Amino acid sequence: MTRKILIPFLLLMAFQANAQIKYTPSPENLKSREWFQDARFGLFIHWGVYSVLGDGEWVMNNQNIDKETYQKLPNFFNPVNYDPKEWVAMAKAAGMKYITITSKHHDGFAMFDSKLTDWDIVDRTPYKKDIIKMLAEECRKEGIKLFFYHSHLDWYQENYFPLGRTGHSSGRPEKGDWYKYLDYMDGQLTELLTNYGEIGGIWFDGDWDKLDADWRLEKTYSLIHKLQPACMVGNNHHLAPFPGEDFQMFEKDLPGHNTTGFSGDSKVGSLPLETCETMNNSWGFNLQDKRYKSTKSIIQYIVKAAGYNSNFLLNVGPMPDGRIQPEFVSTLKEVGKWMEKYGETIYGTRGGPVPPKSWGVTTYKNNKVYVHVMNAENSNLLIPDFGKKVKGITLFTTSEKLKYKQDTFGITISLPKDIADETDTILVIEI
Ligand code: FHN
Repeated sequence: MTRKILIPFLLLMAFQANAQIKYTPSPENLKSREWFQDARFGLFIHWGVYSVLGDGEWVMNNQNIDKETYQKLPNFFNPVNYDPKEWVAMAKAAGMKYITITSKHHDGFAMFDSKLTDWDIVDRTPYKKDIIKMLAEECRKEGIKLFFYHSHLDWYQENYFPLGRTGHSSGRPEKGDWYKYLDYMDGQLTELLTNYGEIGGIWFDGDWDKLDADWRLEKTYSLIHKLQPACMVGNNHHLAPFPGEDFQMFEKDLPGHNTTGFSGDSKVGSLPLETCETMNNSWGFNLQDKRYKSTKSIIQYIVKAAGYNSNFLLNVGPMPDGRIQPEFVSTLKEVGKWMEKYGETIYGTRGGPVPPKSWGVTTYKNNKVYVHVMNAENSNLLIPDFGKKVKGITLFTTSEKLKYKQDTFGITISLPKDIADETDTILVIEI
């Protein structure tokens, strides 16, 4: 091919490839995104047969447990105290609007009744019940949206081959049909999006295990949107969003930060945002992990996330008997009390108009800007100019009017005395 023909040909190919990956979200999907952003606070649940060992959800990999041995675990998983009513009531009382639960984690074990494998809760455990179905029904009754965390990575399936960076001790044979694995994954997603009613979203994780693999994401994402157009797709690939995704998530970090090393390549995009965090230091149940976060730090995380225009997804790892550990339950109760009082400054708001500062963050809704002071530095607070004329400033809790001065530098507010120890002092600027 001559240069003259080759260049237009390559341009045409590039154009076609782009046209293929162009994604236009449906009106239903756009509505879900608005709902999602208004919701601001959700419950993350990491639950699987690994909880029996009380050593987190990576135990199969971390303790080098081979597949044959790991298969004994479901025999001990009998969550007789599992009560979805209690879980959903707990989430609601904490002020959470949605639940994201692991339908399958990296051990490949389906927590739902899958017809595509017997490596699932109904076929392998003495409990024999589909906990996802039970939860879906309760969520529907209580007006809580349900999302599924679904792992791309699978330490159990033989077709997950070539192996990625993890799960090498599982003892799988040195062969497998990758595209059959992807068909299997799409098949399970079809089950999840067909048999469990309306699903808020799919939260993927684990493609970082095989960065150079053909994950066929486009096909999987279109399948999801075809089955349920309103269902939001998110992927914890730790990169900037790909076409077909509807929200962007961050792990253990606020958007744009990278204190944990997960978010190195994830530039903040324009999709709705979500950040997730643990209540101690583990996702799956960990018997020995007592690094419980305080109620204050959790509330401040919710507030900061909202100031960054992001949702906050807070994790619990239920125990193998189906209960959520009392330490988490009591903290969530306290968080709920705060949300009940101050939720107006979080739900339905968007981050800004002033970017996060060392003293705190701002959120806004209609003609109100909520100033969340979490770290008062002195008795006056200078808010940089954000281009609006201020009509008045009050303290959220008492509606007490505060003195302020607005000039070309911004707004200087006289803070009430003795707020140093408060979780969050909220000022309301009316514009
Ligand atoms: O490997 C997982 C981990 O187990 C957990 O599910 C978290 C949740 O964000 N994500 C992965 C690590 O990026």
